[in-house]
Amino acid sequence: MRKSVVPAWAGALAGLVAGAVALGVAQLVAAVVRPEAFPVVAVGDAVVDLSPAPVKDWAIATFGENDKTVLVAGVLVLLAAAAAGLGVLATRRIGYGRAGLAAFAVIGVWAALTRPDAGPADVLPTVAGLGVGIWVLGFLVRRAYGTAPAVAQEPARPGATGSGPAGDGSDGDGPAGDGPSEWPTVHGADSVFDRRRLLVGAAGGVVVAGASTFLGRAWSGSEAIDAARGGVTLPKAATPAAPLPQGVDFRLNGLTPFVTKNRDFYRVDTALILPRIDPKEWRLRIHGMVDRPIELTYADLLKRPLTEADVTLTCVSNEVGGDLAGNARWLGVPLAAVLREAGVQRDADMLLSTSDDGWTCGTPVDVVMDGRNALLAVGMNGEPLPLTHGFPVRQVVPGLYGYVSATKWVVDIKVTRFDRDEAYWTPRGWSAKGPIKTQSRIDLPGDGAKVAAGRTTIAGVAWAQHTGVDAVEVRVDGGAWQQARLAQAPTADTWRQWALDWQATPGEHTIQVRATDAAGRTQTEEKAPVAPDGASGWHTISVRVG
Ligand SMILES: Nc1nc2c(c(=O)[nH]1)N[C@H]1C(S)=C(S)[C@@H](COP(=O)(O)O)O[C@H]1N2
Ligand SMILES: [Mo]
Repeated sequence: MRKSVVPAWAGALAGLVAGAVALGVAQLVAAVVRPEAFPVVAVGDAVVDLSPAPVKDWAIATFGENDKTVLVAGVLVLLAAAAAGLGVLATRRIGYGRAGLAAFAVIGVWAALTRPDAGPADVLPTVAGLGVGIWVLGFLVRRAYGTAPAVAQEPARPGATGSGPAGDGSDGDGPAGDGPSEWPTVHGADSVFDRRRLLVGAAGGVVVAGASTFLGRAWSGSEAIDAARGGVTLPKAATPAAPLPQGVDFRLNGLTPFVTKNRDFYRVDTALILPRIDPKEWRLRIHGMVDRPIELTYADLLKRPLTEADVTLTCVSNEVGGDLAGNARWLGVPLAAVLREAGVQRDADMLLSTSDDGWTCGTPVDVVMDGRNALLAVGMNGEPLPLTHGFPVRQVVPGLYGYVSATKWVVDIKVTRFDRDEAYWTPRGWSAKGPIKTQSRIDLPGDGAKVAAGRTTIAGVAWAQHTGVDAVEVRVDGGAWQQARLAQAPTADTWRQWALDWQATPGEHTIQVRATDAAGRTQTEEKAPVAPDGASGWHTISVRVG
């Protein structure tokens, strides 16, 4: 075999990067198919299953709880060495590299298919990884072979390899360096080693490998947490909520239901990738201005007397008439009881709660301690919290916008003062305190709808959490306010449906709504934007009757 102009280290690098991309892609596909079908895991599992008992005993005795980690690390080291070697071979003849990758894929496919519970789809991660790995290897080897200038202007200076025109001019996979599919035979004596193009390509490969591994792990992790969530059995509430009165829901087509199903519940958070917390590992630390700092586990929480409460959450970013609000039956530990155990010091006025992913939230201590159902919630509508809504534990505080109360994936509560600490949204232009403003919304008819003339129903929801809604009025075309009939509400902490019959006459009409809370305060007409502390104004819609 001819000696290649591409040095061995460059071939090894190409092989390593191709191998890394192959594994990254395999991990990504495995996250979708089945995390156990990731070939490294499958091979590792197969090795564990196939190794004779004395070997297993030795491994456990030597590495203890880390035996799986050592095994996977061992598989990875072997694969890395093999990939580097295949890369060197591939710079001589690409077919050697392809064949070598395929041989490893055969082992991966075999391991994946022989796992218990394996299905045909389990070959996909390995096959996808192999396909992409072969392509990346060819791509990098091709980049390593720059084409020498057709007319050599000057002899290549030693040590200046890769700084020629091809290397300088083209970062991309431009036509100049793209040799035909077989090399180095074709490049022959014209070939030079193009270090720069190889390194740029390898850097791209490293990014792809890293990103796909990261995403793949993130997604497989959430499957594991889904399984952990499925294994949670929530205890019954010591203080259950009363069954919902019959009259909470008019059951009108198009009217927001009183209870929002978990899958329909609005979601607002800063998390690009959902925090995945194993409830066995979850801890809540309560510290700061307290006499006795506390650390709670999930099991500790479930052992405490639980309270059930219907609470309507609302987002400060909800426009007048918007739908960033939802109502659920929450199950959780009263936060005030936990804080009393910790002994909150007298001059503390803020709870700075932090989520697993570092988001922070500032809640007034007096609101949490005033007897309302402020919860460390574990359940939502009869299920453990969904991952998107804070599994395993979140805060719920009736009457405060979510950004100052409803920390999902909560792991830390620091008792502090508003003049000492700032939560996530405060320096970003939002008010440090955020009591929910009384609001009402028209769901029926929809804004801009065409309505048949005659009797029709105008209906919607209104909320004034922790005070309660006492009246809702509607007016058409700026006429007299008419009292809507109100559905029942189990407590002052939820929204309330309302409805009004209307004799619709042909033409364009404007419909407006306003609510009055149980303290007699009527919702203000004054318009305010959502920032800094919530929108205000009357929801106004237009309809065409014809
Ligand atoms: N960890 C975390 N919790 C968070 C947020 C966040 O960005 N991160 N957003 C808050 C905001 S602004 C709102 S309105 C509520 C929304 O809760 P939901 O997504 O369960 O409806 O969560 C709150 N809790
Ligand atoms: Mo929010």
